[in-house]
Amino acid sequence: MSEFNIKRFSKVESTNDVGRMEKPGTLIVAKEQTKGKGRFGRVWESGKGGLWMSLVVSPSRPVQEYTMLVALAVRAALGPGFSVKWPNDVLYKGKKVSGILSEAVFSGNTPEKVVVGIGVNVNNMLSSSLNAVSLRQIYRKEKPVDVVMKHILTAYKNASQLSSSELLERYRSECSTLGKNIRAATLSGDVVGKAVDITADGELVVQTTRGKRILQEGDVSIL
Ligand code: BT5
Repeated sequence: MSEFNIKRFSKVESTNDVGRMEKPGTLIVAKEQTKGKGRFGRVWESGKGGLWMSLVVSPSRPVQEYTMLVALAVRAALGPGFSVKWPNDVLYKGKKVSGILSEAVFSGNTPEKVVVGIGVNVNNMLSSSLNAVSLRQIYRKEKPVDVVMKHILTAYKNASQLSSSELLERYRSECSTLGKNIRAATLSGDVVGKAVDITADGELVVQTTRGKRILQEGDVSIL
């Protein structure tokens, strides 16, 4: 079903942390995570019924491309109606159905492997405080988690064939953030303006009243 050596767990703290210890070519999947994490150490709700997995890859392309690549693959696997939000979300009608967390493991200055964590709300419960949605809520019925996983792995394989410039072009065309007036909450403060481009490194270019800003990270809301 895939070129990955799949290791399944019923419960782990975080599939990304398990993945860090594994060889490239391994795919870690868990039914439940007790310390699922998002960017900047945020909590990622990971109850039973969701798809929580991490791909361990040896970086054959620039590390920063993996989040873009996997976001496109997840969106393609979920189908029409879903959109990519910069940098690492897949949304359905503005609600988050999937989040991606890529972490590079370095040996000195060289990235030895990249662990790409993918969380998809399939049949799991979600706190009502989150702006989130599950596939079960969207389709009003349970979806087999393994089928969703298989579709993502196929889409990942296809997207992996793209060159860097093709990947960027596709990410630009599918990223729903582009062309919108936004507020990005970044680690160094808020940036307000129009999202005008994505750089080759996956950064968001925002046209503000005081010129262009290039953001490496941030939480975007549409104004
Ligand atoms: C992400 O972070 O969206 C990356 C999520 C990656 C999760 C996967 S699951 C497998 C692997 N193992 C891990 O430990 N992690 C990866 P970020 O953009 O920082 O978004 C985090 C925010 O999303 C939280 O602060 C909440 O507001 C919200 N959130 C938490 N759980 C959620 C869920 N299940 N669905 C949608 N939103 C959620």
